[in-house]
Amino acid sequence: MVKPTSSPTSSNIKSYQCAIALGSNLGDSLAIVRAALDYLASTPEVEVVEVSHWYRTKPVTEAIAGLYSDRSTTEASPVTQPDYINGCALLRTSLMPNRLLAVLLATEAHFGRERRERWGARTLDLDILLYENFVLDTPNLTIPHPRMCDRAFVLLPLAEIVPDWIHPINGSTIGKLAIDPPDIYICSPQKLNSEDTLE
Ligand code: A4P
Ligand code: MG
Repeated sequence: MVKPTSSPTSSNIKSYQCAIALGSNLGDSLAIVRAALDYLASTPEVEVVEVSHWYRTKPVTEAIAGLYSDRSTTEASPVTQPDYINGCALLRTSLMPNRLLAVLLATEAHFGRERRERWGARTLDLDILLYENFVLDTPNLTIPHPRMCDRAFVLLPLAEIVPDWIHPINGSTIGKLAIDPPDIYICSPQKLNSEDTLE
């Protein structure tokens, strides 16, 4: 069950804790993910509470993912995508999950996101990872994000900001899940310093 808590800014409006993942591997990715957070923070119903470091990561494609799990793959294709910039943020929001997803999709569109292929290169990807202790499985929205526990590019930054958050399905803390993610040797996350650029 979702437990509402009071927002520090507007005590009459219920707000909820939510963790999101950000990713980009097209354009000036570091500038894009930073600007996306500013854009989200300008939404009245969204407060950006905490942001992880940014990580440079190798792309995990369906073909590669098939090497470390038993999920079926489509056609094996060579990795042709640029490296990603990945990070996570903790939000407080009065928006229900489907309304928050609409805001995230609009933000992706604002930053030029085009969808051509599954797991294709993108200017901006915004995923809802966790929303309070909510479990939701609908055609348009699954919470917790169904692949978050497989992914070093999600778990490492997420563990920086919410190490004690308990995953509502498997009961593990994010800190524990981040100790040895299955794809860590594939995506090789490199933590960037705050002053780093991609040049
Ligand atoms: N959707 C369902 N649940 C959610 C959720 N929890 N959060 C639906 C956000 N969206 C959710 O999204 C397709 C639809 O998923 C949305 O319209 C929404 O209704 P999408 O962003 O077009 O799909 P995608 O991101 O291409 O596919 P998918 O399977 O969601 O991919 P992931 O899991 O996001 O992974 N490698 C590195 N190194 N770094 C990355 O960031 N990202 C991916 C994509 C692959 N490899 C990567 C990275
Ligand atoms: Mg996505």
